[in-house]
Amino acid sequence: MSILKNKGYSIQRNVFTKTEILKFEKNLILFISKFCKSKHIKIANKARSILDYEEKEFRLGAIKLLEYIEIKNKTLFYEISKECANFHSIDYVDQNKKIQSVVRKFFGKNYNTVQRKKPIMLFNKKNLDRLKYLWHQESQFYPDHKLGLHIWFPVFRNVKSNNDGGMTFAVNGFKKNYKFSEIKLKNGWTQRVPKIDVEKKFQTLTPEINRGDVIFFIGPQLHKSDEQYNNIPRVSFVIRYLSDVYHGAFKPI
Ligand SMILES: O=C(O)CCC(=O)C(=O)O
Repeated sequence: MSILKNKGYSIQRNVFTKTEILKFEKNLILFISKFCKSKHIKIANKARSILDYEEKEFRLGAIKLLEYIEIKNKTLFYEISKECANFHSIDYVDQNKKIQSVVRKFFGKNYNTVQRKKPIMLFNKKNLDRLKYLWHQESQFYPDHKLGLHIWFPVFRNVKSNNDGGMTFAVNGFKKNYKFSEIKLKNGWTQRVPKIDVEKKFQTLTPEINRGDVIFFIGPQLHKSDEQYNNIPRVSFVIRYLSDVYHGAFKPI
């Protein structure tokens, strides 16, 4: 809690065991195969077949599958990114003891009013700007909720700090909410870009993050997708916990 209050974000290592994260990844691909059955049988079958691969091949195969879907059918891909929250494994994330402990401590007496927003899957790839997040603050997407805690974790592969393409934070960039411009992209995320030169105003940092690790960050923390340098795309999940009770620690919007 105090790290989050003083730093805006915090990294927790090994929140999920390797077995747990692999189970999550397998259930995601199983979900995609079922979700696509009535929409795109070739993709459904492809997804089903990689489930039988050995672990390393499975993880690479999963990334390649998502890359294939994104190229072949952008609408279906965007639907999957938003709908994959409906697979049961997401509940294990909420129920994870380490996550619960951080969420409980962060919200304190507001814990009982916490709402979890629909998680989304994020896919980042070289030269794919539509699915990349520019600088933003989650607090500007949820102005009715005065307190927010967001968790982000990679699946299928680890993400290095440099020359890879993780998530970038503005150091100490969580102390106020900035006015923003809104940009809407077809089959892509709506952007709410602060009207400041973030990189001039703040130092930036892209943490190294492995499968099983989780980054927690608070609503006003400025963040974005790093430039993608890796030829292998990066897949991650974000889950948002919000409470509408003013916390006092941050200025109301
Ligand atoms: O995964 C990323 O690159 C950025 C994620 C993000 O900014 C968000 O979920 O708010």
